Amino acid sequence: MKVTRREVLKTAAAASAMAAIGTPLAQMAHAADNEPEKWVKSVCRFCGTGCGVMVGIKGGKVVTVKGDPNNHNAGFLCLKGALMPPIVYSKDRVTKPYIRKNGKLEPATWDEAMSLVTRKFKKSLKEHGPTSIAYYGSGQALTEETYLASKIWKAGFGSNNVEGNPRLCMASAVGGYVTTFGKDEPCGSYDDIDAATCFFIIGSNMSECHPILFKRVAARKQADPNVKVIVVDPRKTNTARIADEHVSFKPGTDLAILNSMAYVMIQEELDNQRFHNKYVTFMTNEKKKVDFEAYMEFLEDYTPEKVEVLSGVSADQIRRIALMFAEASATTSFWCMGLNQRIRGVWANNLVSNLHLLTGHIGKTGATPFSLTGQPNACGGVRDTGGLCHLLPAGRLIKKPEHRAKLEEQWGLKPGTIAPKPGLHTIALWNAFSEGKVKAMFVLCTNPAHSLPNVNIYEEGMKRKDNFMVLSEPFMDAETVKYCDVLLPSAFWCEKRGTYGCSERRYSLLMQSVEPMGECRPDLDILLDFAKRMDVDPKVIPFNTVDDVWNEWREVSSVTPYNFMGITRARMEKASGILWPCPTEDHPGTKIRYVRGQDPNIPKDYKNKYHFYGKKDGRAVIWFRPYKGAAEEPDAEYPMVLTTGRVIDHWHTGTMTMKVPELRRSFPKAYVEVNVEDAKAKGIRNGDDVVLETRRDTMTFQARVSDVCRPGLVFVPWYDANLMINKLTLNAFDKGSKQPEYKICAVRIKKA
Ligand SMILES: Nc1nc2c(c(=O)[nH]1)N[C@H]1C(S)=C(S)[C@@H](COP(=O)(O)OP(=O)(O)OC[C@H]3O[C@@H](n4cnc5c(=O)[nH]c(N)nc54)[C@H](O)[C@@H]3O)O[C@H]1N2
Ligand SMILES: Nc1nc2c(c(=O)[nH]1)N[C@H]1C(S)=C(S)[C@@H](COP(=O)(O)OP(=O)(O)OC[C@H]3O[C@@H](n4cnc5c(=O)[nH]c(N)nc54)[C@H](O)[C@@H]3O)O[C@H]1N2
Ligand code: SF4
Ligand SMILES: [Mo]
Repeated sequence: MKVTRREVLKTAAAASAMAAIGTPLAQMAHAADNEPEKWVKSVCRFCGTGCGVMVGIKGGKVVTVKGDPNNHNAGFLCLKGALMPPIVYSKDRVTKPYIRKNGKLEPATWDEAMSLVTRKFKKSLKEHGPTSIAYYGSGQALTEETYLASKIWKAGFGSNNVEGNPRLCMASAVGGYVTTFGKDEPCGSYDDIDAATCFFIIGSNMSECHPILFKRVAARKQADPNVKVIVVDPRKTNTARIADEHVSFKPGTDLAILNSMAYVMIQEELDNQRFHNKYVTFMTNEKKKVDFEAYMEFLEDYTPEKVEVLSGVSADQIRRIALMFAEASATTSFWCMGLNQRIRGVWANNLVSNLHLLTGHIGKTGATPFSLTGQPNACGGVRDTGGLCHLLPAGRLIKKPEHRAKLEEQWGLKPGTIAPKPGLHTIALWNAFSEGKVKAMFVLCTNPAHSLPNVNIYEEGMKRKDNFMVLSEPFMDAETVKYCDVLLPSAFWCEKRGTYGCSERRYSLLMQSVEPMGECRPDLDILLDFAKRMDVDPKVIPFNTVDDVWNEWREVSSVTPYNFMGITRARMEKASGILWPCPTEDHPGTKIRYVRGQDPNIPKDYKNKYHFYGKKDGRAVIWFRPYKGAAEEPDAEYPMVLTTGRVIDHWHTGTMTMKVPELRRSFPKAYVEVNVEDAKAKGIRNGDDVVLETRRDTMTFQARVSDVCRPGLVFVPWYDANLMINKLTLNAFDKGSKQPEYKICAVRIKKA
């Protein structure tokens, strides 16, 4: 089939739009005027859906991409995924190292740059010890990169200051899964979508943030009109437009709504007694084991009538959605940042899982509590291989002596090498950098000067003269470049090899398609060079290639329920992704966890069908999590709520998607979404400038007046580097997960 670039873009644009309204779309084609010489198997650079792509190469350059028909996305891509090639060849690529001199970044050689980095880190280590240095990484780095960085720090330097943007993203999901099931990560797979008869989507705008998954949900609903969709979101998002029930509520009160649903389910005898008698522990917030009657008592505070007053959702609607969820033959829940980015993020995660455990909607195809991952490798690289300050690879914890000891044995380290105290979590880390307690920071594959909440205060730290920050970054116009002392040119996406693990525990290999530009190097090579220059024992870092790192990770995981042993490189080169656990080379991968016959961690002759082996007694937990409000509730001074989030065509801080003309044109500039009623009351018309003021800062945005936000709520997308809403957001965080509450703060607005 011959198609022009314009036609491709037309298909892609239609695809993007249709994904949002749920019409089946045609498979992406590639442009015939750039007919590739070969196709290389890879994964999309963007969201946690993790679509497989085929990269089209001609004359050593990437000319196009198309969806991988053999991966879960069955050949489909959204617009962002389809338009990646121009990003690779952007004029803003950093192609050589730079050192800041007299406030200006000056070109340098690799040796000069790396020598300076090494000197600074060695000095800090020597004078202030291992807690004075830190690695700040990313759920967009390759698995091997994160595993390596974490090992360099934890095993090589005795420093647990290993953090990254997943703290801003998935930490509450980790906390939720671990407290409920004893192990992190979803128990189902994307196949559940094709069998579910009810979708409970809460705090997720799937149609814009996981478009190809949403397309699958919409296709399911279209194929069977009996399939129900419930969307719980204070905004009437694109996702909500296919909902049978859109539940709009006062932001933050969804904890009460979830408890109220449980109340109704029990009242209506829709709980699955056989299941929860055998497989569930009821546990109070104070970690006391109690019985089902105590749970019923706890729920008395959440009758639909009481929750109606609190949340603004009618008691009738709460009853309707509780019945819809419980009575369906198979309910799948999806959630994302609307729940995670909250000071009660872990609790909110627990409360969704509660509903599944109460009704037994779990461990059957189509029935599962499924947390959507944001970044392409937040599950894979960071959660699985332990790239956070409290984690070790394969779900082990730093605070547990037996976990450290086992890993030290596997890594061949002297006992006691891994420091027993967790490092600083993201907000604490950047505060410590601002206070001069952390002296040297290695930032890789993330743009904290734009993405941290209440960012003004961290900027101060980044500017400190006695601090040192090295940044590995492919694009000159990323905000953090303004502050780094050394800038390293990193190879980008298709210029390197390694793995991404997406939302459904599927690991896919990104094969290198082209040579890195200019002097760019893959982050893995940069980290290996750094370890060597820092004199880390070569027995600790015995790697030459990215595949060496992968093979060590397989070994390390193999004695744990994560088990990647069967996911060999040879296999990955052929397959389009494999779901862990996968203990042997002939194991097909695991679609359903915690079920005998499905999950290889459960012996075939195990007495019961389910086994939540993450918990000592094999039972998952229904937690009593009370409703608690947001960190900063609206008041007389700041009477409205500000929430922030995403749009379909941009990725985060815009360093990549702003380089694609088609994407930039669709969303050139941040704006504020205002409800029609609020606009009327304040004399604001569509397109007017509106001043937003919080206790942190003040900024002006153009108004988009619509019915998307509920009255009293405004929304600003955070992609625009020229209008950084994070100057206004709040850095309060969840006590358990340490994830910040980007989704709620108090604001006042007026017409400019
Ligand atoms: N196009 C695009 N896709 C992306 C990304 C991107 O930058 N662009 N980023 C990826 C990443 S890293 C992530 S983490 C995901 C994020 O994916 P999502 O979480 O789906 O996206 P957000 O827009 O951050 O927030 C989702 C919704 O939370 C709602 N919300 C606000 N307050 C509350 C509340 O109190 N309760 C509930 N229930 N909901 C609330 C908002 O109205 C919003 O619609 O997207 C991934 N996919
Ligand atoms: N207001 C508000 N703020 C938020 C959120 C929100 O909902 N609201 N969401 C939070 C969430 S969920 C997340 S995940 C974070 C994300 O925040 P960030 O990670 O800071 O945002 P990105 O734009 O994804 O930054 C990735 C950076 O890595 C660069 N890069 C791309 N490829 C490579 C590579 O191969 N190597 C290297 N070294 N660099 C590369 C990109 O150019 C970019 O500068 O933001 C958080 N911030
Ligand atoms: S849905 Fe996500 S992974 Fe798939 S093409 Fe779009 S951005 Fe890429
Ligand atoms: Mo994220």
